[in-house]
Amino acid sequence: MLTTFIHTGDFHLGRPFTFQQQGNYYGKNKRKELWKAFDDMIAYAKEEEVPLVLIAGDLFDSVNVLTMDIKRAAEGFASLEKTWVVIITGNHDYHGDSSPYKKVEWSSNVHIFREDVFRSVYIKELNTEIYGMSWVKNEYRAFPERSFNTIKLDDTRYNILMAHGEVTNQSLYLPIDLRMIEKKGFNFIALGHIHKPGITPGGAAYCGSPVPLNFGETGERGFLISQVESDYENQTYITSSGFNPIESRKYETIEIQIAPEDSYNDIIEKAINCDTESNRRENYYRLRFQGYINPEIQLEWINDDLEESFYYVETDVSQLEPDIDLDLLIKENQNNPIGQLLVALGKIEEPEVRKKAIIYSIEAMISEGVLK
Ligand SMILES: [Mn+2]
Repeated sequence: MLTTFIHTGDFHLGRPFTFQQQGNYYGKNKRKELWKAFDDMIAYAKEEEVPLVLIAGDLFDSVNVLTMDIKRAAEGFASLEKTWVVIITGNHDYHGDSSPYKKVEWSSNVHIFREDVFRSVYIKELNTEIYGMSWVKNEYRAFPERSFNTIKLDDTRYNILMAHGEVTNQSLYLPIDLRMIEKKGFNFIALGHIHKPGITPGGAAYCGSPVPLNFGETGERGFLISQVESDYENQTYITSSGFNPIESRKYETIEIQIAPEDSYNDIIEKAINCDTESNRRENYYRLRFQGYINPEIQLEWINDDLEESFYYVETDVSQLEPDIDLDLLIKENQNNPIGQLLVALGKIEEPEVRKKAIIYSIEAMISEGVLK
């Protein structure tokens, strides 16, 4: 006898995405991608007849998501005729007065934990008892230890724990002492909240966000598929977890080194060479220019010039320095108004403003022929 289950969560369904580059187009595509990942997970559960799906919080992005989105998720779960779905809520979709979970009917195969103390649900045909705690407000500075300590596991059953929080000492987002909860002897600890998937040898896991949600979320994404098995010989249980990737557009932050001798065309070429064409047509790119740039070159319009070569691109020039020896320029011009102007500009406190002011002034002086 064994129990197999999908562990997922942190879908953030209904999130309104914003992108620096033009309009609503990217947000719309991102929204579709999120729903596709949800539908893929449902389809996988159906095809493989996975008997149990655990949703470890933040299924929805907020308590204000559209009712149609909540219904859409509920319909997905209702279509799983051979699967139990067990849900806890997280900091984003907490079960308070305006809880999304109160707004629609959920099918009888769905169990939602609705309290912020530990409760359990026993699924007899799977011989599996699932313990879970939901968020009913948007901040927890402490783990509900007292409630946790009252848990008494029945070791003739498979026992699974669900929680949404951070494995750390101090947090506003439910600090979790992993060593303390591991001692209890659960066969699996299904965590949510941290968007990077990760599995510990002790059978505790963060499922991660099935689709990356921003430039901070890199690496492979998907859901976990886990098993708990009886080891009759040693009278114990064996837990194993695997990762089922979901295809989605990746977020790539790429650093591009600029040298003073690079022309504008050289810079465009360096940017385009950052990745293969097929990747550029697929993923989201943030290009971070670094190094020293000829002060004659302005990158104000570089995004427009790169747009055609990428599905999505944004550029960050804040780490780029103009190739100017300011001290030398001041020295060379110490007896004229140019030198006095440069000294004054050099005293501007805000570094970004100082940099821009110096570049623009020098550029103007060069084009007027005042400075060579
Ligand atoms: Mn969360």
